[in-house]
Amino acid sequence: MLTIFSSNHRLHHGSELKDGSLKPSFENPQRADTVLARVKSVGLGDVIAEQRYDRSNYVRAHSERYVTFLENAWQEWAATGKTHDALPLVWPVRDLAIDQEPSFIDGKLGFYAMDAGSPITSGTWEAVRSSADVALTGIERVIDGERGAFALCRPPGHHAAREYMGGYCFNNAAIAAERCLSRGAKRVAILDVDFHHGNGTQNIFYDRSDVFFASIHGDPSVSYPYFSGFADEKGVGNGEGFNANYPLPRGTLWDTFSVALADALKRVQAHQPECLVISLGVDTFEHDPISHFRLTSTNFIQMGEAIAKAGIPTLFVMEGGYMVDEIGINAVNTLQGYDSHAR
Ligand code: 7XA
Ligand code: ZN
Repeated sequence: MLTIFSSNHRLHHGSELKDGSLKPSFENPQRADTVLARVKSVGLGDVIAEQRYDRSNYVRAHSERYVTFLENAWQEWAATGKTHDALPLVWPVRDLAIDQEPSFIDGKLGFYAMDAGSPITSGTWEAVRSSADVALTGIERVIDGERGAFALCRPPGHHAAREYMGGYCFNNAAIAAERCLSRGAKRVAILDVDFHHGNGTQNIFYDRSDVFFASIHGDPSVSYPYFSGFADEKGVGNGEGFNANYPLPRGTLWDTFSVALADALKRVQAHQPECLVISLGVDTFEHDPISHFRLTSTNFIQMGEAIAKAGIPTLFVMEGGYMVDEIGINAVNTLQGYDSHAR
């Protein structure tokens, strides 16, 4: 399988507010480098660099003003004399002015964020746009006939909504799906197998019938992102019936996960998409430091096989999975499982 990778991901390495204090982000550069090392050591296939795409590709999934904010956030923050990572500290919840963009950077950070887990640093914009370009390069190859491709995106993206970041900044999977549609596809599906609900992807496509979205994840009553991912969220308006959530309890093993996966894939097939985008988080692994499922490395091979059996040209987009040695093994196991069954 072809892998697309950008070394620009290393430009983004920040801190997050976690457990009441500022800590180096779990989402760090070692993650992508570890996965890339595994891709190479098993000889998964060619590794190519991303192509450069223009801004019009980002504003299909995100709003104009959000993209403008991301482009300028670091400069605006640095202009106030601050040198540490930019993080929000105040949010427009419930009855506050939720749709009025502040003009000062401290306010903008809260306006465009759902949490304090998305640090903006001097290199963030370049890393984020390169990560989106990795996904765009991958979907182009799939549209042009590749059976499967792996967009080794970092920073990841499935918490980023149309107009806010959360955990991350750009929704690479959504940007790829939009590119697929703009290249002529009528229907696309996105299946999110990360431990955390893909709230950003759901937000972007919630009122649309051209993109079917399914997510299998930790029950949001006890897991991030807490406010999205419940089973009764099925889409609205034209999108009603085109969103499916499978919240599962802490401690979930493959026997339960695989039942949800089979059902989600059945619904993906029923949508008859020209392309499938997999939000591939491997933080469902039993030893992941921040998540609570118990999949084994072998289960990731089974996951790839199950996805391949759906018979749809597929782009895998890297999402979560944290610093355990197995992050590379588990991501690549999924891709090898897919390759072994893709026809
Ligand atoms: O898929 N998402 C993740 O793996 C990250 C979830 C936690 C985001 C940071 C919250 N402080
Ligand atoms: Zn995750």
